Amino acid sequence: MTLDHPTLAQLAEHVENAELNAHDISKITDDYPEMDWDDAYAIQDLIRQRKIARGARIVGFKAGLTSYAKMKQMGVDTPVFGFLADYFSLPDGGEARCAELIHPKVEPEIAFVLKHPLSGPGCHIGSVLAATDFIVPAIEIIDSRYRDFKFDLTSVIADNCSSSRFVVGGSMTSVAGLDLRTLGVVLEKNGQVAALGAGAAVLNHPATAVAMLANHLGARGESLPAGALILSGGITEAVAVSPGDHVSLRIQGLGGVSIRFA
Ligand code: OOG
Ligand code: MG
Repeated sequence: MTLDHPTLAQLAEHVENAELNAHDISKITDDYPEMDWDDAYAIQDLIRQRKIARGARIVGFKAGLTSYAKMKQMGVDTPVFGFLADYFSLPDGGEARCAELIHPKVEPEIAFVLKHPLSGPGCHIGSVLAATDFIVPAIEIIDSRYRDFKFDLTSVIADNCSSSRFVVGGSMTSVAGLDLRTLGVVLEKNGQVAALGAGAAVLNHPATAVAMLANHLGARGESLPAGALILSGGITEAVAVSPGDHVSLRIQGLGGVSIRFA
């Protein structure tokens, strides 16, 4: 930790305002090159508290940069974690308004819904599968607040890992008897295949990302509550979208989900 509380609070307000007003900012490590991941997660926590104070509910959490495709695309090398607020959620088949966003991209993900709480340390694939109620296909809409979507890990953590919107499909699938690693993933934009993948792209098994998230929260004295929705991370590179685009995702055995951009 290198920054004092007033600086952390001022940076939280600065980054959150960029999200709320849909304008880009330069990455905060340009002005605070000495800041570390503890500072960055402290800023993210302050943004979460600002939203809760305004009446938002936290409905889940996410892991990001959990696939090599994503790490390579963004030039970074380790997973990061963020939270999901109620207003990030959009209905399947509904509309995302580009006017509320800066430069949105979409990612195909497997979302977990928990029936039991999960607390680290010591969570592993087995604990995650045992605590999972069901999984659903999800399109995450990420929208870095940083200019040209360019950042380092410290800046992106402070920006709640580019979290912006998400859409989940409506059919619940049990993980029992399912090999999540071999599930095929097809992301289409305007009726054309835009990205292809399989579950194993995420850390060889998407439940590993959820275990890492629970262990990360455990180290900070927090846990994943029952009922939480967890995005396990983009399986392919993220795909840029513009007004008029229609995006749909199909995951083998899990059904589909879609969103339009207005
Ligand atoms: C960071 C968020 C990455 C994922 O699923 O990998 C993410 C970013 O690329 O802007 O959500
Ligand atoms: Mg994501």
